[in-house]
Amino acid sequence: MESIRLIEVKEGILSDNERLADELRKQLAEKKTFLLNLMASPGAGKTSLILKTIDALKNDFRIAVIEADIDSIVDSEKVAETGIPAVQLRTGGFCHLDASMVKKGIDTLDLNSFDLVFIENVGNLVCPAEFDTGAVKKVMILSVPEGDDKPLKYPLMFTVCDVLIVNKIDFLELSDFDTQKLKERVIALNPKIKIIEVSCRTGQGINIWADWLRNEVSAFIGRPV
Ligand SMILES: Nc1nc2c(ncn2[C@@H]2O[C@H](COP(=O)(O)OP(=O)(O)O)[C@@H](O)[C@H]2O)c(=O)[nH]1
Ligand SMILES: [Mg+2]
Repeated sequence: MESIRLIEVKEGILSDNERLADELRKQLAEKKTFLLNLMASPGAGKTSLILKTIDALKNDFRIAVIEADIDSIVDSEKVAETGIPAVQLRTGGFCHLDASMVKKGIDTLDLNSFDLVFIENVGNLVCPAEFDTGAVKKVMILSVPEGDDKPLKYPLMFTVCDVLIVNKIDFLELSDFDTQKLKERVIALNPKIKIIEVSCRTGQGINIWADWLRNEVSAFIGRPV
């Protein structure tokens, strides 16, 4: 047994990532660029929410989007159609973004020209929760068709996020999704989390989300809007 050495590489990688993430956060704070890490399952509505938010905030802030995908550019094409700069990171199989990958995306942007940068993380409720990307705020989406039991199955994601967007509330009537039960489960994991119910289809609730984000970015960059 003594000839076998067990090395905890995950811990090493994570602590290195945390250092890089802190450096990136500092660089972004100096440039007054607010980085938001948006996480969710595939299909929950990440791209849809980004497009709605661009619509709501494009006159207030200079916005860019960093898109992550295992192997496609479809989301960045949708963002680019709005005239907002989009950077596509191809993770080539990785199920999450870490700080070094985000830095590669950030380094392609002139930070003097942007107030708000979205990261659309890889669609997944597990791995992205473990990696600090250097973002100021972490936001997750859970969509109604995914079910109200997800905090029980993927507790870390709900624990690390500042905001939970419950999307696709236009599906509520067709589903047995229990919003009250969901909120109890989420608050048990993370009493400070802010929960906002929206539909990217009908636009319901988007103004509440956009108001929250406008206040956060405005305070961060020190400019009233
Ligand atoms: N009914 C309904 N469909 C939505 C809503 N938000 C997104 N979708 C649809 O869900 C699908 C996946 O959305 P998308 O934004 O691409 O999800 P992503 O994979 O998380 O980026 C698309 O067909 C969207 O039009 C919503 O609030 N209600
Ligand atoms: Mg997407």
